[in-house]
Amino acid sequence: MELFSYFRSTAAYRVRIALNLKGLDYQLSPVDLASGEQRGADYLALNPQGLVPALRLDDGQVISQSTAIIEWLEETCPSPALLPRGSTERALIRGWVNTIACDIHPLNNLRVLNYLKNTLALDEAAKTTWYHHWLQLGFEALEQQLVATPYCAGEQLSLADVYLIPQVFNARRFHFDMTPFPRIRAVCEACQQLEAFTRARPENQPDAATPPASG
Ligand SMILES: N[C@@H](CCC(=O)N[C@@H](CS)C(=O)NCC(=O)O)C(=O)O
Repeated sequence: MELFSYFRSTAAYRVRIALNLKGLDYQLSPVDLASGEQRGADYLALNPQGLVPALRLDDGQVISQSTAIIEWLEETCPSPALLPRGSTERALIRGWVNTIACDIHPLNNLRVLNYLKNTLALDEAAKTTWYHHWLQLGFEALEQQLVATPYCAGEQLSLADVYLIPQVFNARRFHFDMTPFPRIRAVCEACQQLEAFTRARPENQPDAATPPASG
């Protein structure tokens, strides 16, 4: 398998964690978002949406969208399970996942921030206020919902942890104050003890030396 990734991409970071937790080997192919490689013809031929991540399977098929990739991993490599057995428990975790994947992350994507800056002429401070606003709303809700003993859903790691840790990384990068979120911080500390999470960290990626871009 080949993962098209960018070291600071929150969505690619999720997939790296999931691949590591499942113990799967993959080749990592960096796509340089800072220089716009995601909009080049070669990458658009793989993923017409021009976003990372994308996962090229051994048979050549390419899956786009981190949630589609992670669900595919969960279905094809069910152990260790990242969702519990019960339908209600699964739905609770998917709800937390969607808070991050649907209601926080899309609003801080590079192309969205670039639109705010280049088309709507917002300055850096206004852009940061925008991002912090959506983070605040999402994290406030999660802080009330997460079990955090020690992981999002309790003792068993789940997809919620896979999605939360990259979003917190990104929040900290944009100087968002995490002090009011002790449960979220506790989950992060617990996950960072695990090799699957540390190996997936942005600074541990081969493309970590390239100039920064958001994501
Ligand atoms: N919903 C998509 C979001 C993917 C996405 O937004 N990727 C960002 C990096 S985190 C990206 O490739 N941005 C490039 C751009 O905005 O030009 C997913 O979960 O895979």
